[in-house]
Amino acid sequence: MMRASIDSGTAVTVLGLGAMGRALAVALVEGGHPTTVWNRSPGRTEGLPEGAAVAATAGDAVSASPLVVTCLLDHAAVHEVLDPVADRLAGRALVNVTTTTPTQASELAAWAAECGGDYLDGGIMATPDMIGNRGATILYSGAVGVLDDHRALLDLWGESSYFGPDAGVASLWDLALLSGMYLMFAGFLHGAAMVGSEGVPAQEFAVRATSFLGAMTGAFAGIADVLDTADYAGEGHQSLEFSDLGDLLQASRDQGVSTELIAPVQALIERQIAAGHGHEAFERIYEEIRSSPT
Ligand code: FVH
Repeated sequence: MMRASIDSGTAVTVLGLGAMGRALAVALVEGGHPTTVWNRSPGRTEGLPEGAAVAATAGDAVSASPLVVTCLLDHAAVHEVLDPVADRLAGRALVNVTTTTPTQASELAAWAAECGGDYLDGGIMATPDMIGNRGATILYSGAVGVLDDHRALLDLWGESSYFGPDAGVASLWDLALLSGMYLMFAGFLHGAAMVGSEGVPAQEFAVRATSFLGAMTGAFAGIADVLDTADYAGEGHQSLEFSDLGDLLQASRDQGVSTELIAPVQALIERQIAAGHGHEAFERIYEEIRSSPT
């Protein structure tokens, strides 16, 4: 059974006032929560909305609230800030929205437990300007009690989605989604370079790419069916042979554009064709991706 949220007016501390930490802190202040902030470099605290209390030290900031949010550069920075004040974490809830690997998130959960604190890991699927607006989603895993107790507060940032008690899982989802994003953006850059070689402005390419790539995302569910059933030989698929990227590679070379991004995909396709799967679906390269030892 869900516990009732007890966070109306809960005091909260935000450690780290980079672009994202600042956006989170602003949303909390505007949401009416007594908010204490701390940042390693003092300049970052300027211009915060009235009501944000600036702590002189990280230790003071942690002691100020039962709920502590870390939004720092990386896993190492979280330890650098929290290790010296570990004794103050006992009885507090730590929500870490710093990007970490799943292993790092699990390590932080175990470390927080040793300190006597509850740990909830968060993966922010948004840019700072999206915080508090529609479209921002935060993926959480770890101590569900922290989410249950503070859901209304956490929802001030965006939609909260919970992925279970293993603290590393939210991070796995976060990084998996970012993999898709970076590869899509890299693909966009490759295409922009191809038409750019003929003097087409990237803005012009962006208009077509937005429309085409947006429409292509409609294929995800069908692709996922193929992956989930491992039925690569079913009817109606696009075969590996048909998916050969030879023309794409040649056109890139002809235009003086690097093939470094596309060549690895072609290598996966060619290996599957060489293994006798040429008539099977393009999705079969998934078998190589998921079993790679690297
Ligand atoms: N910005 C974004 O769009 C993304 C969206 C998805 C999630 N990420 C992650 O959020 C973490 C913080 O990102 P950020 O955008 O706030 O990053 P910066 O603006 O670069 O600020 C970094 C803050 O971290 C502090 N910091 C760095 N190293 C240390 C350290 N060793 N000890 C103490 N603090 C440290 C830095 O402080 P300072 O340089 O001002 O003194 C900033 O407060 C991040 O994990 C993203 O992946 C954001």
